[in-house]
Amino acid sequence: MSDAAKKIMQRINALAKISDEQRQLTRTFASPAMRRANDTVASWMRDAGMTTRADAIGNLIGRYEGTSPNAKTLILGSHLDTVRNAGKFDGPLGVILALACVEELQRTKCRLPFAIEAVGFCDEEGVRYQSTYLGSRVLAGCFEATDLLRKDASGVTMADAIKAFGGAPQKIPSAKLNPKKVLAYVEVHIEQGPVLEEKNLAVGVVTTIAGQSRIKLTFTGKAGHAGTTPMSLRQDALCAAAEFILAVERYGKEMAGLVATVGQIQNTPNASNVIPGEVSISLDVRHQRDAVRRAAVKQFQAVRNDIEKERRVKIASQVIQETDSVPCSLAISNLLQSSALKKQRSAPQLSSGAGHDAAVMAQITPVGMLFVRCKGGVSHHPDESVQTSDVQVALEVMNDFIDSLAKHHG
Ligand code: HGY
Ligand code: MN
Ligand code: MN
Repeated sequence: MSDAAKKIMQRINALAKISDEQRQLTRTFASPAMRRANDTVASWMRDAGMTTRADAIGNLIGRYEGTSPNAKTLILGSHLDTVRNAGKFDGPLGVILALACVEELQRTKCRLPFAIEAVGFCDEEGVRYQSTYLGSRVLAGCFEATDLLRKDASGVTMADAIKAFGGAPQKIPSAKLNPKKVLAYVEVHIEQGPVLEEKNLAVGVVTTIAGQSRIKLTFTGKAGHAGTTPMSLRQDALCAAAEFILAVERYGKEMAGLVATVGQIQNTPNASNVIPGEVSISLDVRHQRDAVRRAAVKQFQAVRNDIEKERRVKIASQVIQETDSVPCSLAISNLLQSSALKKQRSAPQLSSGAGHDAAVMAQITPVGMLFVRCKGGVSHHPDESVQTSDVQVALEVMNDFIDSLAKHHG
């Protein structure tokens, strides 16, 4: 086992202790834990001979110069924010492994015909403000200024959170990258699925990143006394939501390749002796083919209309965000594939059901992704785990990929 792979695991373990919550790993956008995580990773970046900066929204960016100051930049990285009660690899693996690639260049005193930037994106999961990819949207120049008005659970606007974190909302538009200066974006990420484990392989190359629709639905019925309101006279918002949720699950099970999830629910007034008056839920719909995903969203709207009529409740829906399926760059993927084939007998091509910052970065530059096996495909859960030997394979593949890219661009 190489020291470099062991060091990656040690650093991922150190980051896993930096949390906004006592007993579980939760690190959300612009939070105190995010500040500590950025400072920790920035110090590691500087030790690796990189200059570091935080951009207007709080992305952490480490830079390792190439042979010429106006060379293009290869961007590597992933996100440093997590879901609630997260595993320790989703995001940080890609950031720390990118850093390890630069450390290898520093160790061998190697300068490339391009610069390398290692990025720790500030918000891929969207936990705090329900809008994902905040960091990569800024770099790709597609950040929605209206998002600055979003409020978190304690009523703090995104603009205020950014300012409190040391960012500058007014400078976000000028933080976007110049696509002409970017060579490519490559992200190493855990697979969050079962394929590599089934094939008993350490790494695989991503072909497409599934499109996703994130929708908020609010069911408004009529709160009332649980003891005195006859069942036939009720407009129970929670029962309406429950009927909708089961209809979503049924449709998802019938439509191959579709995943549809209601992950969040708020019930008001949420008292045991009060008929629920208002319920809001999140709906997350994904498929590799955008037409199938859109047809599913349409179908759910029809279900919503039927339930509105039957149960005499109002159901409002708001699209929080929609991203289409994104193909990875063939050229980059082929290079990743040939590097992977030097390390393992085959290099499977996998589609990603999970979203990634690469899906946004693809708007300004060719992207590639390398998946790393994770135990049982478990993710978004503290049981997330990765073998050090697989991290070593991923590191060697990435070092070889960078070397091949340099030869192409030499
Ligand atoms: O939800 C996702 O696909 C990713 O983890 N943000
Ligand atoms: Mn992720
Ligand atoms: Mn995730």
